[in-house]
Amino acid sequence: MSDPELDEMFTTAIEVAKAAGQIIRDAFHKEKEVDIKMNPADLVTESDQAIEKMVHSRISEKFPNHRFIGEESTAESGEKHCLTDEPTWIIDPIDGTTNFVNSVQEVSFSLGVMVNQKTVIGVVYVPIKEEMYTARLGRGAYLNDKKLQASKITDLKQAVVITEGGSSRDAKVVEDKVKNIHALITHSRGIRAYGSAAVNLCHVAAGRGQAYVEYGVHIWDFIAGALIAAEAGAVVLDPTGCDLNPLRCRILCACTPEVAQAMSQWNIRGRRANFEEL
Ligand code: LIP
Repeated sequence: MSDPELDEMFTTAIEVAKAAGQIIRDAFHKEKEVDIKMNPADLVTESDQAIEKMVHSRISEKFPNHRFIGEESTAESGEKHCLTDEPTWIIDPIDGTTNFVNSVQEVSFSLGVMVNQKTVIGVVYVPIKEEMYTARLGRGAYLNDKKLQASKITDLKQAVVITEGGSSRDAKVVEDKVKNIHALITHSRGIRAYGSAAVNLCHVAAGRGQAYVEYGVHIWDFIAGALIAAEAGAVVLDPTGCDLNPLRCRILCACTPEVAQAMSQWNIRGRRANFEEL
């Protein structure tokens, strides 16, 4: 894929992120129409659906041969998504829907573009805070116009670790998450949860935390933030310490390889090799 083509895709990504941000801003302080998806911890609003439709139609108009994976269309069709070598736009219209429903500011629009199964563009927009995070493969990561650099800390004891409860209410999954959180509190400086995978990854990219780990997240939640964090110098892996598989619902991001290694050492759930993933 040529540089001018990628430039055009990047410009379009920013344009649709701004348009999505406007829809989020317009609805943010209003009463939301909320539907339950998998369970009462897994929500969708009319704004999630409106943004996804708008982005899908703009992208298919401009790039008719490109593929599209969106959180809400996948939920509606119930179809499993797969990755091919074709250019693929992967979006989460509102990452942090529970925050959005509660008018909490950590609400983001997340868009990643993969070509030959590599992420080449990542855009995460947090409209309420006017924070536009962008990255292109090999070209660094930016918050608005400022270049991002992840923290250089190597000792987990000095690290602030971001993690989430997630939306699964399966008893075994919850039990493992609690064990992981116990281990993380014991071995780190503290833990945080901002309610959006994309925002969490951008916090690591911006040095506002040193690591992030989560199970039960999807490609649309993390693919853009993962490129932004990696381009800011962070390490992005599977929580076991292996390479990240974007179709496995789990991710570990750390500011340095040393923190990543220490995190995977304390990871309970990742060690259950045959455990069904949620
Ligand atoms: C959210 C993720 C978050 C996770 C939530 C939820 P959504 O995505 O970004 O990290 O803990 O359970 O999956 O549903 O707001 O797009």
